[in-house]
Amino acid sequence: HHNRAQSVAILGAPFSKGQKRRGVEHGPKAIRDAGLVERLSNLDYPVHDFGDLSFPHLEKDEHFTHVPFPRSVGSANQLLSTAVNGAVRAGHTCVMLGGDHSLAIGSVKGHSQQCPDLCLIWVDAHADVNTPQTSPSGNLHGQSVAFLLKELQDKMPDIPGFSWMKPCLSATDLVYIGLRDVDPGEHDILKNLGIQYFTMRDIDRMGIQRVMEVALDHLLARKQRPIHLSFDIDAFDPSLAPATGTPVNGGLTYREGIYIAEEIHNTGLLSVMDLVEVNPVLGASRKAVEATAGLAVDVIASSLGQSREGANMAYQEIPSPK
Ligand code: EXY
Ligand code: MN
Ligand code: MN
Ligand code: MN
Repeated sequence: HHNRAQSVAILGAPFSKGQKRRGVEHGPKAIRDAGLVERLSNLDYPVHDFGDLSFPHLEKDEHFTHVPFPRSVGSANQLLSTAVNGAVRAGHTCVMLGGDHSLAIGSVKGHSQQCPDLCLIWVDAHADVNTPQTSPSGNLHGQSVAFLLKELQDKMPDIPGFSWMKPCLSATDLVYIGLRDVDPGEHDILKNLGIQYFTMRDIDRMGIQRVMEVALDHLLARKQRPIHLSFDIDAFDPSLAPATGTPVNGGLTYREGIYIAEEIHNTGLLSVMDLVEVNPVLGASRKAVEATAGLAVDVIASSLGQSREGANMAYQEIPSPK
């Protein structure tokens, strides 16, 4: 069996200022309430829930051009990067619960400080690779990847709150899965930088099995290296994950999403994962919120080795009747 005898660290990041809607800061609580820790304790490693980070409230945080809350997003991510760095240094596989997807800036950055050769799998309806100038909304949760890529360094202005942040990834270290809402400037960036991406149309054409084979081969064929999985719950179809801020029709099925997670687990290389954009305030009902948060728990558990085949716990011997 392939579970590493490693511990899991859970870090809650109740933060929402990478976008303008309220509620996504309650994502960590919703995911815990859906039974995360109990589900992970059914797998065969120790789970340490480090609770929620507390992010300082900044009184004055003026827009930078049309980008809202730049200093709040910058300082929250600086704090998160330190926490993820520490959890990885301590030997944990780290699970970061968002919060909005701007948090991937700090999560990937902190991870890269321990694992400079990491690769990034971004599962999302969106590419989140706008620069402030290509961004239609200004929202920083749609710009996370632009902060991370070395190739975009000279396209990024000096945004207040981000002087600590230096890009740590190359375009070849990244693969997208699930795209179906990409802005014109983002499409240009994907093409110009030659980034490997699989849209929902690619999944329709190739099937999820082949998509994962090509994606993992692209990242790992030359050498085995730590994986950062950044999973935006809006990658799923809105019928499965309604409680999220930017739903887009035509998303992943339940089985496609779980298959992605299982294949990543089976590499044995998952080092940090983000589960972001669960917004319990946007669910139309309690049931809708519980379905979305339960799906988040399923993705996390599958990424950490929960298997549809069974055999999640060691079973010593078939009992004989006395
Ligand atoms: N591309 C749009 C923008 O930049 O505003 C929408 C981004 C949504 C981001 C969500 C978290 O993935
Ligand atoms: Mn996203
Ligand atoms: Mn998204
Ligand atoms: Mn396993």
